[in-house]
Amino acid sequence: MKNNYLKPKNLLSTLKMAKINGEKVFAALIDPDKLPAHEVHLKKQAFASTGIDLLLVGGSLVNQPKIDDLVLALKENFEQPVYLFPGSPVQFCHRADGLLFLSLISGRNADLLIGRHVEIAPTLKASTMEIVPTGYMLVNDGRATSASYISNTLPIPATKWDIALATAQAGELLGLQCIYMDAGSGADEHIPLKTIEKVAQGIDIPLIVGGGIKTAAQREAIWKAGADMVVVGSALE
Ligand code: 1GP
Repeated sequence: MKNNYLKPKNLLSTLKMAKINGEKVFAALIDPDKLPAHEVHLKKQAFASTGIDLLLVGGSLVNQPKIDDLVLALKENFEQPVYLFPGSPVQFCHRADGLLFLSLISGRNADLLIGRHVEIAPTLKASTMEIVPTGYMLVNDGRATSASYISNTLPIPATKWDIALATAQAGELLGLQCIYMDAGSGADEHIPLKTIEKVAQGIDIPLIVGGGIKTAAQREAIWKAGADMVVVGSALE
């Protein structure tokens, strides 16, 4: 990002400004199963050279004590805001700056559209962290990822940009504040650029893209296709 104005608790306004100004945001996804809290300090130098604006924490199978320890270690070692990207309500931690409140709109699993949200809503209402209502879409026609298996949903086929676009538009019209299109962590291929372009052009809310992004050139191409924020996990590990 050109201007480092991403401060704790203003991710959504930063993304909206980035979309208006054509600026780009870069987030690193940290999975506590892959980077334990006691190894976080070892990543300081490596992460410093990558221009990370935001740290996301989460994973499909992670339990709460690991999240707590990791968030604490990240806040001690890095100045970037730490946001939760939870696979389930147990992945909540008061120490985080915010949370992507994900509704899995690409699937038809009622628990992940609204059910688990009901369980955690009173806790979130009592918290001071930023809650970012996010339409989460799995888009992938390769091999199953942890996200598609654990969520028990079918991803949108990667080249069916018209379905991806209609789904994102439905999310926007329902009041969700951003769309996160994810090929799934460790996906063989990132989401096709045409699908990203079509979705970015057809919605007025910020677009986050992640999953299977392995090189800086791919990240650039995805930004150019219209993503406002790119998320990389596996390649940074
Ligand atoms: C997964 O978008 C993230 O939810 C990151 O994926 O681990 O493939 O970079 P990768």
